[in-house]
Amino acid sequence: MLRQVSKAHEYRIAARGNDAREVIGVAFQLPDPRQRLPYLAQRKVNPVFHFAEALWYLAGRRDLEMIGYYAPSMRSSSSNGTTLGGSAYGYMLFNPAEGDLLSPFERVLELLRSETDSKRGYLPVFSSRELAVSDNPDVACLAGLHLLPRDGRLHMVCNMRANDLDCGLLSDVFSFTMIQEYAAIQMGLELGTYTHFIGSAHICDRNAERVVRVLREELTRRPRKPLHFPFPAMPESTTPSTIAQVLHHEQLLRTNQAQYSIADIASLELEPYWQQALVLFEVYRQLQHDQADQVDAEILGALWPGLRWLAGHRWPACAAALDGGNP
Ligand code: 5HM
Repeated sequence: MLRQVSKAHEYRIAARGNDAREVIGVAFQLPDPRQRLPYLAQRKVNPVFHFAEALWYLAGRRDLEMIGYYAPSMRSSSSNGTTLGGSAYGYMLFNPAEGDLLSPFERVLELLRSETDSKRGYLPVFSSRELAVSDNPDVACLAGLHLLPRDGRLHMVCNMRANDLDCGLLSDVFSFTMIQEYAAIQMGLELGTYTHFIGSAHICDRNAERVVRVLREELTRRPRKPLHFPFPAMPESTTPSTIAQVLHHEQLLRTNQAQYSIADIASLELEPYWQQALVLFEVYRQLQHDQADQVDAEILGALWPGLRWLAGHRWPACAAALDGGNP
């Protein structure tokens, strides 16, 4: 898909000042949506932001205070400096809709529990009302998520009106598959496939060279085994209160009211899986608040190998800790 848009695009577009190459109507399916992270030296994804965004969605939030700390560029999408609009997908999904006591997410799960092969488990996100706001800086790119329980597995189909293949796609796939896995747990089902449909699939010109480097990296790696670190399963005990508990500690770290050692994190009543999120947030606290040249090696060493690999490729202060401080 990346190759198709990069090399054989159909259109050149310049919507809202973003020059891009575009292909209309593309899709892919992930048979194992847990393997949601790419390990590419040329496209250094930010695992801290990915976890933060997924948790921000799952908690139904729209505040800029939290997400802007992990992604300062999102500040420009806020029209009032305190909240996000269309891209706060969790706010739409996990809060009761007007006139309802249940959130759309709870409504869909309730329906699917009683009619297991239903086709109605759709969670709309994009609303045409967003277009009524002139110069709206933040119109939802996600049209909706469709949950389909079949044969004991929960499949999900995602519909995007638009996706930036070099940026938005990476975080969208991470967060949406986390929502899918969370939904599967709430329903007591196994994780099914994840299908992603895109209306406008594009690569912005400002990222075009990086995409070429990614494609080259992928080609040179192909004869060998691709880098792969298995991503563990979300614990079956995960509930809304787990998410709230993780975010309580996230806030303490984000505001530098707490500094956690590995022993501190291990002593919390959280599954090791969710402790990993706090290890990431502590790494980020050291980068942001301590401006560390080298993050604590013990903290970094506690990360799953894949997350450690990503952190080491993303931040020099993590690479320095992995090298043991040797230049
Ligand atoms: O002009 P427009 O509203 O379509 O610009 C939004 C840009 O952000 C598009 O390039 C879209 O593909 C990208 N985007 C994304 O890929 C935005 C969001 C946030 O809603 C997202 N994925 N989740």
